[in-house]
Amino acid sequence: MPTKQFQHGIFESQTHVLQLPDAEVEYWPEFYPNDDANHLYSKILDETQWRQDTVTVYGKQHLTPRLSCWVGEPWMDYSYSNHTMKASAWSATLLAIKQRIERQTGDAFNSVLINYYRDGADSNGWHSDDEPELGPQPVIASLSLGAARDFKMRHKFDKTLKSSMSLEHGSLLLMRGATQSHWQHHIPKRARASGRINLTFRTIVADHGGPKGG
Ligand SMILES: O=C(O)CCC(=O)C(=O)O
Ligand SMILES: [Mn+2]
Repeated sequence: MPTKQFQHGIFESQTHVLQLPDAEVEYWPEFYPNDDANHLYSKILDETQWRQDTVTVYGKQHLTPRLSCWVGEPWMDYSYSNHTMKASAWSATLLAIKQRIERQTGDAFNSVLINYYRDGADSNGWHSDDEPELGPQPVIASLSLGAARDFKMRHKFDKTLKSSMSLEHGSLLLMRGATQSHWQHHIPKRARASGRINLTFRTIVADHGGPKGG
């Protein structure tokens, strides 16, 4: 069976809805104008307490191929690939971004995972943002700053369904509904890319009924 490739390139309109089955994905290429996005990139790079986490995959410990920081309320711990992160406090910069995104999407977020891809050798492996703490239909708002990187998606059950698009400086990508339960995403390595910061705003459900990770 032929693979259905969805190539999402340059969009002419302000907002673009990706036509993917079992997914609700929307993209705003210029959510922040270029100058504002430049300013936010340097501010977040400076203000964030970056750490390189270890994850356990099949019983083996690995350093993640990027730096990150988890920001949220003091009661929040976030489990990710058998690893629990303690939440850092909100800065004025991050709160202002959160408010702007909430105005755009109509959703409320209470946490953000910040990733710093130092260069093209940094990456993010195939995964879904489907941890129990995020509830059954997570809403994920993803702001990209810095070097444009490819964002690949693949359907979990129909292997013929794939998508690829570039996440531009200042862009916002919104995923909701069945997206996390039916699709995985990743950021592949890329030769000669400069630095990139990505912020995924999320909602942690206090009473999610699942095990607390650790
Ligand atoms: O860097 C990105 O655009 C995606 C980040 C991501 O998928 C995650 O942090 O869960
Ligand atoms: Mn993700």
